[in-house]
Amino acid sequence: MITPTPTDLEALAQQIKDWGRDLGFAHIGISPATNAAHAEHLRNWLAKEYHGEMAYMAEREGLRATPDDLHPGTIRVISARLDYLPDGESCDTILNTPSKAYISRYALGRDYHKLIRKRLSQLAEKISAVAGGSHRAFVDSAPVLERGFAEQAGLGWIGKNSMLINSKAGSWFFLGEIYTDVPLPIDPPQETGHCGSCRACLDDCPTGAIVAPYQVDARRCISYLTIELKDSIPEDLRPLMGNRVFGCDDCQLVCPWNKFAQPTKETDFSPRHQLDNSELVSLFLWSEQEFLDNTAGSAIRRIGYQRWLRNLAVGIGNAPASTAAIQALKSQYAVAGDMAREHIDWALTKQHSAPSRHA
Ligand code: B12
Ligand code: SF4
Repeated sequence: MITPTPTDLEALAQQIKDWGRDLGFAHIGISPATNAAHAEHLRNWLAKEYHGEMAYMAEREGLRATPDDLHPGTIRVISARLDYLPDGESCDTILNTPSKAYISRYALGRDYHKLIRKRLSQLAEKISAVAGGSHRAFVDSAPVLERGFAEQAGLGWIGKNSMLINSKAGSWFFLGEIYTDVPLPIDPPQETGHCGSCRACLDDCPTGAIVAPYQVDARRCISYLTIELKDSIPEDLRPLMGNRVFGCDDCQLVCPWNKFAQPTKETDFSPRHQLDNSELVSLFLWSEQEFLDNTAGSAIRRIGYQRWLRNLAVGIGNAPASTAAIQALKSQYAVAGDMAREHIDWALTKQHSAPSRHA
């Protein structure tokens, strides 16, 4: 086992940041492996049942803020940021065209989980080669309070929409971490909240999911409703979802700090199959095989075909009436299961009572 001196560790921390940049990360920061303040926020959030059906959030609560329990020996968390905003059709254009499908920007290209984990593992191997130690890489799905650790490591501040925001880069980025037992020097939090009196995200959230500054009731969030929720979407929320069929970006689109966001350099995040500019009806008419083929390697595949039909049916129900929409809804009835059918029925009722787009 190599025992590095403080000078070695300073140099190593700088080296990690340089390696991180070479691997495509926009920012790397190092924090202690404790986060009592965020653990408390998480406890309050769970107590209010804002997590809805995401049982995994409650089951593994204790692990989220105590990295040592998840990966014994951890004393530092290395947080990394990877920008994902792709070039593509303007969000406003799609959101303002109710016959089109809005898919959140993070899901238009390749699934980020594997890409980030692979790069973090490469970074961990480099650290191991010079300093030894034990390391483990995480992204998103592990019980880790990612935004809390990233804030502590100086990657940004948590905004009223609960996104981690960076004053030079906005919030269109993913986070990932390496847990390590190497006693690296710590980066101080660099940014305190810059939201000021702005409440654009609270006011513009289509479903009123940001119930108070910093508090998202996931049960109302369109991202939860279209991605996490396995069952029926509550009927009162469906009209508020508009054409957002996979995730939602509104609280980032209205955030003034996102004028500083730069498009990603990752070609893997470029839109596939014109998902940034497609008609609801054409996506709804995909067969299950087309769904599987067209979403291979994408985060969208995780929801499966039936929830895909469910979400698109809600979008079509919210679109202006058209013969094509009604025919599409009827034609997919045969392949829809009970849950998706119930949404198709709802959409048909809405289509029959909506003003028509054209004769
Ligand atoms: C569960 C989850 C969701 C849920 C719940 C969202 C939520 N706000 O918790 C749902 C499905 C709704 C969701 C949606 C989205 N998510 Co999500 N999600 C997660 C996940 C897995 C856990 C988040 C969590 O711990 N929630 C628990 C609550 C308590 O945490 P929180 O809301 O973040 O609250 C923190 C702060 O607000 C603060 N806090 C709370 N109260 C208060 C009060 C005060 C006064 C203060 C100062 C602070 C404070 O402490 C809390 C704990 O750190 C993380 C990955 C991970 N492992 O961390 C990704 C993650 C947070 N999601 C991410 C993304 C990209 C999204 C979406 C943009 C996707 C989309 N386009 O549809 C939306 C954004 C919605 C939103 N405004 O949050 C990114 C965020 C990157 C960033 N820049 O912040 C993450 C980090 C995934 C990743 N690896 O990149 N998500
Ligand atoms: S992602 Fe959409 S629904 Fe969820 S909190 Fe943000 S604006 Fe509201």
